[in-house]
Amino acid sequence: MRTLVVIPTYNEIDSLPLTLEALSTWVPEAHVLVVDDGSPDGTGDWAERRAGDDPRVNVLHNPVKGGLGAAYIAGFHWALEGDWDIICEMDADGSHRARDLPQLLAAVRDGADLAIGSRWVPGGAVVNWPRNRHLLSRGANLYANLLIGLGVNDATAGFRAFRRETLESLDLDGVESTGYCFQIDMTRRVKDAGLRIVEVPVTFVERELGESKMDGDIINEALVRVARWGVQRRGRQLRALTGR
Ligand SMILES: Nc1nc2c(ncn2[C@@H]2O[C@H](COP(=O)(O)OP(=O)(O)O)[C@@H](O)[C@H]2O)c(=O)[nH]1
Ligand SMILES: [Mg+2]
Repeated sequence: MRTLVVIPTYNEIDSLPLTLEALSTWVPEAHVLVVDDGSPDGTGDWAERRAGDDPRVNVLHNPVKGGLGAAYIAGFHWALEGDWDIICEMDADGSHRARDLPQLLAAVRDGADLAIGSRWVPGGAVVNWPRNRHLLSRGANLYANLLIGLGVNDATAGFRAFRRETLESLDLDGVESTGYCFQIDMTRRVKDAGLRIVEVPVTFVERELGESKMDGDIINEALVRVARWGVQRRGRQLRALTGR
């Protein structure tokens, strides 16, 4: 199956070369789309040169930093214009191991509409995370499951493989989440569409190079949006109960 890995980047000049190297070792058949938001450190220029040397590498440039969600939506639109069968999400910073990707692809080949590389299922692991990141990730999943009942252990994970038809069936332009709650938003949409989500255990390794882009605005956006989806869900449940 033709596979495209979409990699959003903002200032990943040290990590991106290693990530592309690992991908060509572990999943040599995969093509790559780097979506760069005008990184001041030259990541986009580096990717452009690499694309000139390697026909499997492609680059999209967003003129301004628009957040992870906006980068992925642009990447998915690009992907759907081509003939990829499986479209993946992967971080540039080495946290998602290319060696785990074949298991995600296998899950889609075996029938999953979305395969999530999960840290919080048996066999999954996190390496080198500070305590506050553990708490944030576990807390975010607990919060999301309480409010919107996703039934997924790692709804914020950003290592994923979508069956092409899954993305085709979603209203991508309706996705407003710009930060990391984009991942929760996509999970919610896939679930609401009645599609099959499978969690595959992966080992997440905290980055050794560059800096995290996680910040308070990203956390706030997630808190507010998940609360709003929770209220909407309760409204739908009530209307179903009362028949209105
Ligand atoms: N294009 C783009 N990529 C982003 C943006 N924010 C984060 N990323 C990328 O998304 C991935 C995950 O970000 P990271 O900072 O490692 O998040 P963390 O792992 O949660 O600390 C990395 O590849 C980042 O370069 C953004 O605004 N635009
Ligand atoms: Mg990271």
